[in-house]
Amino acid sequence: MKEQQLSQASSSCAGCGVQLQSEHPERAGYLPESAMGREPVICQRCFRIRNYNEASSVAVDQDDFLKLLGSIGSTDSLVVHIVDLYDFEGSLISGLQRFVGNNPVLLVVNKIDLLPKAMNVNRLRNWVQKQAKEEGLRTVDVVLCSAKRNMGFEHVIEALDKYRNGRNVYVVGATNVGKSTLINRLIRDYSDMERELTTSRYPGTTLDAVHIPLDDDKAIIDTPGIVYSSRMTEVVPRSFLGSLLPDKPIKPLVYQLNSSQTLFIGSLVRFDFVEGDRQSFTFYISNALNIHRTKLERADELYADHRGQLLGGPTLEELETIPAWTRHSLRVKRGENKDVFISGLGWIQVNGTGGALLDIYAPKGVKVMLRDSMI
Ligand SMILES: Nc1nc2c(ncn2[C@@H]2O[C@H](COP(=O)(O)OP(=O)(O)OP(=O)(O)O)[C@@H](O)[C@H]2O)c(=O)[nH]1
Ligand SMILES: [Mg+2]
Repeated sequence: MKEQQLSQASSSCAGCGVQLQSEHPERAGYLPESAMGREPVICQRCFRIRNYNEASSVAVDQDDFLKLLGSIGSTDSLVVHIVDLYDFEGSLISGLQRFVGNNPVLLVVNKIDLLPKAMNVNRLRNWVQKQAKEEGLRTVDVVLCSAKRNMGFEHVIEALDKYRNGRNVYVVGATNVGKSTLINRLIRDYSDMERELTTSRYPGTTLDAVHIPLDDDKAIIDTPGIVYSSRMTEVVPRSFLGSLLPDKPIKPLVYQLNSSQTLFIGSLVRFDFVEGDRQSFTFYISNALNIHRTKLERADELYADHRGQLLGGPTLEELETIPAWTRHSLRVKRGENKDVFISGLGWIQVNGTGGALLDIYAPKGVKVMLRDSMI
């Protein structure tokens, strides 16, 4: 009986929620028999992520994730939808309402620490509210924070207190937006529990629901992130994510361009200023990426000769695994303030004083669009 209780209590990983097993080392949830009784029980993959920063990837069934999301609709709970401010349109769950039924949704916009220091948070909040509304998301409130650097977290706590009303809290979002990091902060700063969820810089860390008990018999529930193949972060190999994802506040880079000039963002994206008066473009992308300027007429040849090398990463070998480019032609009208948003990469602010016709080349499937300027 005792043995059965133990195996039940420890049948899922305390770090990522995966079902534990000790038969197939190559499969998810593996835990050697010898490590079974140890507390907290975490699977070998979580152990390796935590101790060696490993980029271990596990193929998980998206249908299972969506089923889990869908089951929230039949509960009475508060849904906390976390999005990554740096990949706002890329990490917003479109049609979330369909999944969560009548449950209230609190929108938490995470990673605000990545924006340049002198940001006006109120303006930003208005921008978020407007964008969320345009995407058809109904929210009870919008909160901006950084779970990692502890900014704005008091607002997260206030909102949870206000909207939870003795219910369970489901934390949902796309992969890598910081769901587990945010729950860890709650555990660390607002409880005496000795628990830690596994987090990592690579998308797809949490594999199944993980229940963290609250003091009133209810729980806060971490969930696996939804994989959107329209995000650059899901398209590039893991070896390139270190360059793609900023981990410090972004230093915007301003380029004064004449028409018929091209900028390469590493070997990943090509930005052609096809038509328009001379004007400035501000790049909000990871500062680890290389930007190279050339004439439009030289761009094809330069890319053919120097991709994966002089132009900067991804390497030729990494490029092999990335879909070929498609072109997006975008027009910013005179006087409009727009961002060219490239999901998972960042954005380029166009201050359309003179209007601009732009051609953006990005890996096929990656979301590229114009939006109202965030900043
Ligand atoms: N700069 C910054 N990074 C953050 C913040 N919150 C989380 N991160 C980082 O984002 C990465 C992903 O964090 P996780 O907590 O694992 O994200 P998740 O949403 O649980 O991801 P999945 O389990 O894959 O769905 C990690 O490298 C975190 O350190 C934040 O507020 N600011
Ligand atoms: Mg997680």
